[in-house]
Amino acid sequence: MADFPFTFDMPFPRWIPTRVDNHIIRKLSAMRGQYQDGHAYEEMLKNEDTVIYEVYEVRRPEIAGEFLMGVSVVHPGMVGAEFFMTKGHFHRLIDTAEVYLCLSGEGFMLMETPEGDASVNPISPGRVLYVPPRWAHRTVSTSRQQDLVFFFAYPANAGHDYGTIEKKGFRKLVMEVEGQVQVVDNPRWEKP
Ligand code: S6P
Ligand code: ZN
Repeated sequence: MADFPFTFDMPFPRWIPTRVDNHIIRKLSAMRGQYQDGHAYEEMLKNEDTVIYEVYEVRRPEIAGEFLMGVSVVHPGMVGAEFFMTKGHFHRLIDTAEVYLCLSGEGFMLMETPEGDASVNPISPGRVLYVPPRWAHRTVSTSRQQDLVFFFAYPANAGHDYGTIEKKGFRKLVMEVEGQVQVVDNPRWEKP
């Protein structure tokens, strides 16, 4: 039996979809090793296992031809001088792309390829960001008060490879330096 077309809404101002098949809550404890300041990370975790981001997924069968969609919400906050962010990943089927549409908040999308190309794009409401095949991607929330909220859609059979990023993180970090938001080199990636 063929699937029927369907609709859902993303009501302002929270944008949470009216259809949600899976709600992922990613806490600080799931991010060990990803923030540059390991001491600040452990101190913060002793106090509370803070929710860093949430994903509201609209699921479909994980087969070629289908799309997965949803809304991600990265909360405001910092670990040491580094802003809250998603784990970030390559797609397991690395030749699959993804589309993001920022709905509220502000931040950056960090992207890079296995070949060493890197790209950092500011995102703010109304901005669409295209992640081409082969580019790992991580979102970083830089607002002091507001959640960074975005809609995403990607091939349902893409899968996720988190392990590659877990080894050294992304090539760039988003930090507060002297009161300013700055994109800096990740010291875990040695210079060529
Ligand atoms: C999936 C897509 C998003 C992220 C989500 C959380 O391909 O890029 O749904 O899964 O923003 O990020 P992460 O890195 O924890 O999956
Ligand atoms: Zn993705």
